[in-house]
Amino acid sequence: MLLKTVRCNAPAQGRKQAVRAVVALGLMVLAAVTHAEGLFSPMLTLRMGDQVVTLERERLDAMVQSELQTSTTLQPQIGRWQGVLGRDLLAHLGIPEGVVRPMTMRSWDDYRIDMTTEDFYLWDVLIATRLNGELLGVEDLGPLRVIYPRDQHKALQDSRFDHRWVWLLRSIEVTP
Ligand SMILES: Nc1nc2c(c(=O)[nH]1)N[C@H]1C(S)=C(S)[C@@H](COP(=O)(O)O)O[C@H]1N2
Ligand SMILES: [Mo]
Repeated sequence: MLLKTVRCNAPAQGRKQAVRAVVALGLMVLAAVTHAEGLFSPMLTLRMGDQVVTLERERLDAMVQSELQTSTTLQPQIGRWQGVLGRDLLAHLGIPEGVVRPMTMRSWDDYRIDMTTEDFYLWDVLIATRLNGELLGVEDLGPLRVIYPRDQHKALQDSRFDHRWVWLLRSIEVTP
């Protein structure tokens, strides 16, 4: 909470949040005038070299579902997040469990973060489709949102990880 207060007092943080609010608002209007689900299709693309796996909501919902209760830097109240584990998605690409490779996550608003697959093996990182039992809409920064178990692990309460909480997740690309 203290961290959050300090970060939010910085003017740059305020500007960044304003820009994000405008982007989110634009997407909400777009989602309202078009068919929201169709706008985010394929919902998630996994890529490794030539291998491409596209997952629509049906296939994501058919996977093993996990649940995680945590606050976020945007929402101080604890939410009940549900979705699929990042490591289960890596398994879809045939990556042997625990193998660390460079990885990039991208969003529908063209945000990108370069990281490695390690986080998904070290922690139960969730690709959330639901919050408190409701599907994530674009107003919740969905339909897919990356949620780290930040309340469970102090190590994750760090700005290094904040950047990896991709909202409006579109794709995960792993370097072969
Ligand atoms: N789609 C998308 N996801 C994003 C961003 C963004 O601009 N677009 N910003 C990132 C950054 S820089 C941070 S710090 C985290 C958390 O932002 P918050 O601290 O405002 O919650 O969201 C990340 N996820
Ligand atoms: Mo950030």
